[in-house]
Order: sequence, then structure tokens, then C-alpha cells
Amino acid sequence: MAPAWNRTKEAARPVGLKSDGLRGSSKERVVVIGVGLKTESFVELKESLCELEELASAAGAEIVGSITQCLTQYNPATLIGTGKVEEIKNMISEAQASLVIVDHQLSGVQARNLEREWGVRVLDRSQVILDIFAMRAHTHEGKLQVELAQMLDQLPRMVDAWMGSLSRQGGGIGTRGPGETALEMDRRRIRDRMKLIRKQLETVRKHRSQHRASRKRAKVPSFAIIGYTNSGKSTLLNLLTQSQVYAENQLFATLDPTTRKVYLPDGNMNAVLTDTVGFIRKLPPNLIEAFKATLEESAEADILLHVVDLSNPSMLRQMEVVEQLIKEFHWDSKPVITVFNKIDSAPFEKQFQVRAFPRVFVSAKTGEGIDRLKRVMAEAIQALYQEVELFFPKAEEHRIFELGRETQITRRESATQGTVCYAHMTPTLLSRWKNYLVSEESVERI
Ligand SMILES: Nc1nc2c(ncn2[C@@H]2O[C@H](COP(=O)(O)OP(=O)(O)OP(=O)(O)O)[C@@H](O)[C@H]2O)c(=O)[nH]1
Ligand SMILES: [Mg+2]
Repeated sequence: MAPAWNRTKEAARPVGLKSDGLRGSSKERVVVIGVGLKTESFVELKESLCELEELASAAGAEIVGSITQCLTQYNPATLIGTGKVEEIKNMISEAQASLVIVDHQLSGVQARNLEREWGVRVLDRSQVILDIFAMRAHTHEGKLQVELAQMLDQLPRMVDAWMGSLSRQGGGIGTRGPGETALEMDRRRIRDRMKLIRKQLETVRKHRSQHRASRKRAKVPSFAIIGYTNSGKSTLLNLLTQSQVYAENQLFATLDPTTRKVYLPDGNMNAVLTDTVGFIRKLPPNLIEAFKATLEESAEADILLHVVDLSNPSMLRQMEVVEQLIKEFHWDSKPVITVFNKIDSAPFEKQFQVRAFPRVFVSAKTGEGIDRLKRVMAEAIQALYQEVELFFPKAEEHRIFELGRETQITRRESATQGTVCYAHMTPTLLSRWKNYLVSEESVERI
């Protein structure tokens, strides 16, 4: 079987682990390797490796060996040191493994060199995550996004591996020819397909944004449920909205966003709640890029509900990972309610370990704490809207009609140069209308 980085035709299907019997009876025997620098935290390396084992199991593997190495610097040819390569070779043959997964990004050259040394397939963490995503993608949109992520992942690896083989031949004369053409053809085919997928995804994005716009016109506040994978996001959505979306004890059970109405009796108001794909440490950047349409659902939400698994021993690190991604996605201007879930299976003292505010402790399984969560959500909506003053010069007064469709205009006053409007705004809305905000300079124009 061709290595993952070279299996261009299978892009739409799982590329990493066996796509046939693995998810049935015969499990692939896998050795996992944790790699880090000596300057980095060993605890983090171990936690990440445990997570990789879970990921591999989720992809249908049986872990038959696990090993770590802390290096002063990475080896460009094999990532890990030559002694370790030898040690792992023995481990593979003793454990009769057929696949090795490295908990670190591998270049095409490194993957190919290691495959040669060990005589088995070698994958990295990103490829396993992509593999799980490929397995879980059921909708047309989900499948397209996974395929795009896999292609984005493959392209540099192909070039990388090819360049590696050229350098071993010494480069220059004799290195050009049909091989290069084949690589070019493969790359061109992938690029053409990527172009097509991107076009199709653009249509999906447009469709979604029209939906969101109509919700905005109806002035329905929105919440996005985000958090580490398996923290209980979908279970919470089901409880809050009496829905039946798929929730299971597995990593990345949810891929596609689901939006449902939630009624908050305390504030006597409606809101919408969106559940999306979970996060994980070392989330492959290609996945983030490919899942733009999905992530936009959260990006457009007024308030974030960050669901944290209080019973997980790595809870604090998981929170850090999510908080870091919130920053990376530029969602940090949004209000966040931290929802500590699974209180039914966490020791009570754990509730004193956390510092986030505002926060709510719940069990999405038993329903404990849900009424308080709804109250906090209603308060957050009320706090969301601030009244701002906007000035529209005469030439742009037509935009007041548009504003009125998006939010409530409480007052209008005619001025010599245009119109002043007072309107209720959420931070998301405000960022779109900021050019009209009354500032010191605009006071002079009014
Ligand atoms: N004990 C306990 N288990 C819970 C609670 N909430 C969710 N779970 C369990 O946690 C597992 C994951 O739940 P999901 O709702 O699928 O988690 P998720 O965050 O949507 O996960 P992904 O979609 O995979 O990212 C399931 O087995 C749930 O039954 C809770 O409050 N207490
Ligand atoms: Mg889910």
C-alpha cells in the first residue's frame, strides 16, 4: 500500500489507518512515539502522547507499544535520533506492529526515511486526526472539508518527499524527467480538485451566512458551544434545547454544526445555540483552514459557552488550549461563559481549582445546575446590548434602513449634515458599524 502522503486518489476516504477491516474485526497494531525537546515540559509530552493513544484507538488501532524521546534538537532526516530509530525497529518487530504514529509533525522526507528504516507505514498526529474526521464526516459539507484538509496536508509532503529523493541523487543532471512530470501532474490534479472543493464550500458559506443574516434581522441572540473534544458539548445542547443530536464517548463525535432554538424562561427570551466540532491540542492548521465554514458559525455568535470537562485530569491544560484557540480565531472580544460540566463524576474539591468568571457548574447528564446556566445566559444577553450613538452623513442615510433590519433603533434625530441614531448593539454588530460611531471628530461634522 502506498504511504499516506502519496495516496492522492484516496483523498476523500480515510488516508491514515486501514480503510477496510480496521474498523471491523482486525485492528491495526500500532506503536506510538512521543517526541519533544528537552526544554519543553515532559508532563505535556506525556499527556499529549496519552491523547494520541486515544486518537489512534478512536481511529480503530490497537496500541502495542509506546515510547518517548526528549531531544536537544530534531533530526531533519528522521526527526528522532538514530539510536532511537534502531530501538523502535526492534520494538516494532517484537510487537509485530504494522504502523507507527509519531506525536509530532513529520515532513515527507522524514516519514519516508522512517518507513524505509522500519518497513512499516509511518503517520503523524495530524494524519490520525484527519483520519478520524474522514471517518466521522457524514454530510456533503463535512466530507468536502475533510477532503480539502487532507489535500492541504498531502501537497507539501509530496513535494518534500520528492525533493528528498532528488537531493539523494545529487540533484542537477539526471534528476529531471518523467518523475518530475508525474509529480507535477499529481500536484496539478490535487490543485484542480482543491479549487473545485473551495468553490463548493464557498456556496455553503454563502448559504449559511444568509441564514445567519436572517436570524440577525429577527434579532435573535446567538450562543456558540465550544470546548475541548468530548467535554459534553452536544449533550449540553441536547439538554438545553430538548434535541437528540449525536453525543457519544468518543473524540470528535461532532463534525458538522447544529443550530437549535433555546428558550430562557428567566429573561423570557429566545436565543439560538450552535454546537460545533471540538478542539484538541496541536489541532492541524490545515483542518482549521478547511473548516472555515464550520468555524464561522461560532465566529458569528454573540456569546461563547466554553464547555470544560471538570472530571478530566488534564482539565487546566485543555482550558488553556481552548483559550489559546479563542485568541487565534480572534474571538476574544466576545463574552465567554465557562461551563464546567460533568460535576456528577468529578470530586467536589475540583470546583475550587478553577478561576474563570462568569462560570457555572453543571451536569449535562443529570441536569444539575442547568437552571442557573439559563439564568447566566439570560443575563449575558441583557449585558450584551449597549446603546450607542451613530452618525450617518446625508450621503449614507440610506444605510439607516439596513441598520434597522439588524437591530433596534431607539431614537433618530436629524442634524444639519445627516442623521443621528441611537441603537442597541452587540459587540459583533458594533464591529460592523464602527465607522458610524459618534466620535469626537464626527461631533464636529454633525
Ligand atoms: N458523567 C457525565 N458524562 C457526561 C456529561 N456530559 C456529557 N457526558 C458524556 O461525555 C461523553 C461526550 O459527550 P458529548 O456530548 O458527545 O461531547 P462533545 O463535547 O460533544 O464531544 P465531541 O463532539 O466529540 O467533541 C458522552 O459519553 C456523554 O455521555 C456529564 O455531565 N456527566
Ligand atoms: Mg459533540
